[in-house]
Amino acid sequence: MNYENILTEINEGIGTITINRPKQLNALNRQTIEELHDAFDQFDKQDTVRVIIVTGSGDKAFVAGADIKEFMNFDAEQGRGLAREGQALLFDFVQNLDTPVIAAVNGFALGGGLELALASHIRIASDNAKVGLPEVSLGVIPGYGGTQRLAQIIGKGRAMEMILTAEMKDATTALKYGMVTEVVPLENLMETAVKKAKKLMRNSPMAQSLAIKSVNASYYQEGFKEEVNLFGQAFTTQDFKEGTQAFVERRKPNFTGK
Ligand code: CO8
Repeated sequence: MNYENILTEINEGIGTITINRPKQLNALNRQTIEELHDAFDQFDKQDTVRVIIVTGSGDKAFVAGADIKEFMNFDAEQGRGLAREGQALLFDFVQNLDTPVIAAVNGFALGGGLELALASHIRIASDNAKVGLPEVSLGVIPGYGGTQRLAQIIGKGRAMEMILTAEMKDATTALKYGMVTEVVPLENLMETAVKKAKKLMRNSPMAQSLAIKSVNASYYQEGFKEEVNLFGQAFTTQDFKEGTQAFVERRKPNFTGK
């Protein structure tokens, strides 16, 4: 597969995937999700790749979310389809890979961007990182596993507060919440991720893949399916139309609750 929206490289056993749509702050459109699926799949199948690092291009964003402009005119069935397909191709797929995945979060990780980081096995952030699930400010809910994985990782109370306020948290707060395990200056982010990858490479890849499966075993829940249903339901509402329209018109939304 030829990639238009991502860059890949393999160096000393580390496969790096860089999401490369800097003008759109690396927002995940359908094509980018398909390319990411292919790249993760190819790396996972190669014995020479022992660890995968995923990051965003530029110094502003890891990923600023799913591509709002792509789904704003979807109906409920299309919304559900997009969420279901995206979860299968990317978010569940990454979570269940045999090869450990490190997310190097280099700026905004919002919506689908934070969800990609949450699906990764290890998260490291730069000090300028801003994380959040802003979907309710658009009249929709997280649809790529965020309502499930955020609560699993930082606990229900903090997850509920983040999701309902739609607020971004800075890197220090993300560290305090246990959402990331390390925060470093932006210029040291990739070298820190590589160092971590090299540490992982000292251990048995077979045992690591079993450990990933075992840790994940507690977290398969009906909640993921319910998220897809409720995500689709939001697409039938006036608030969703208003929220996404307000985003592209760069104004505050006027929600009516309908
Ligand atoms: N989708 C599409 N385009 C985007 C997105 C996005 N998520 N984020 C930024 N962009 C675009 C902007 O429209 C802008 O494009 P243009 O120059 O053509 O107008 C360009 O990127 C640069 O962005 P800004 O000018 O807004 O940059 P600022 O520095 O002013 O602001 C922010 C940065 C705060 C990150 C701001 O861009 C922002 O709020 N972005 C949206 C964040 C967001 O709401 N993300 C969540 C999206 S919803 C989601 O992820 C749902 C997940 C589940 C989906 C399941 C199936 C679809």
